[in-house]
Amino acid sequence: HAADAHRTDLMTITRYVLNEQSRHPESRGDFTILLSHIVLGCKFVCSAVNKAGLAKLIGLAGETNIQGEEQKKLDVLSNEVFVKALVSSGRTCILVSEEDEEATFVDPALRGRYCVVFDPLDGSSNIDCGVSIGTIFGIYMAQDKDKASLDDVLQPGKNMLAAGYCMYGSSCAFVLSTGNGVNGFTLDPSLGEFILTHPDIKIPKKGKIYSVNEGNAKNWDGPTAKYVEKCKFPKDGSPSKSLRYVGSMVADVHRTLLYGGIFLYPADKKSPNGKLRVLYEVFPMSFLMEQAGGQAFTGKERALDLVPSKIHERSPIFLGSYDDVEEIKALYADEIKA
Ligand code: P6P
Repeated sequence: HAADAHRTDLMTITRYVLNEQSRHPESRGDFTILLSHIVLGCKFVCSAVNKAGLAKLIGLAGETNIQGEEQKKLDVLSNEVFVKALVSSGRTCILVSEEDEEATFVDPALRGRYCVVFDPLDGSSNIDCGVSIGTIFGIYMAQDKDKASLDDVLQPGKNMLAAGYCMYGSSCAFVLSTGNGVNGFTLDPSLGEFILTHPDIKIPKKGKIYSVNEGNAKNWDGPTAKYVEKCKFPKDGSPSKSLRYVGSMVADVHRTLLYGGIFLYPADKKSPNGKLRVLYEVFPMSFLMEQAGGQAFTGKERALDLVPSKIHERSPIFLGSYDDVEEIKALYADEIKA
């Protein structure tokens, strides 16, 4: 009756986190409450994103809607929903959002122990053509919620308690790690619940796919150029890798996590620190990759060891299958020796 059990023994994300919490008897359920508010935000964004196309058709998005209100851009709307959900959870003290120049310090009366760094709608430029986009988040614990300061979020990614993303695509996939492996949940719209569909995700040790914006090739440094050349014209007679690049980080990382391979956003002459943001793109995705048995490298060091000095700092990133990232690390090591 295994199938039956699966059908009737619904492992929702809330139940999963409660099980996890029992591993930390000291936690007073605060993390579960925090996560439930993040999940609420994702359910809202999933619904809004799926309607966005329709809204456009009936002339709502970007113009005044039927109530004559200025329809907000989805990324602005999503940010407001997440900020309000996180503040009202009563479990946060600092919020860093890709949409807000400054960090949000929660009203002392509503403060909790957690700091959340997030990109409410990463890849939002892809909405109008229906390409998958996503929410990315990471969670730190503040030293002292009443004395919360930016130091609590200018921490290396290895200090994160949890990280995850929600991808709004053909289905709504929520991928989460609380430091004990990676689990994937799929939204069942009829229940309005995220159900465990990908337990204990492990990334293949080596992949057949590389994922990079080849349009930046003229600006790449030596090791990146050499690595991509190797993917296309392998010297050892192995088959070439396939190129898959969506241009939406959550979609490219989700595919890499499930199928294996390597995702690269290197530094280049135009942007010496690459394009992706450390706190709410590089760290959460690197955290997940390591928890799934892969790795993440900045071109200089293990991504999760990086100590950011600004909340919107950028970093180059190479992440994915363990063996694939090893290869690019060797090429950067050779460059240092040369
Ligand atoms: P490019 C989307 O704008 C984003 O921030 C990530 O989601 C994505 O990986 C990257 O930028 C794409 O950048 O320069 O290749 O268009």
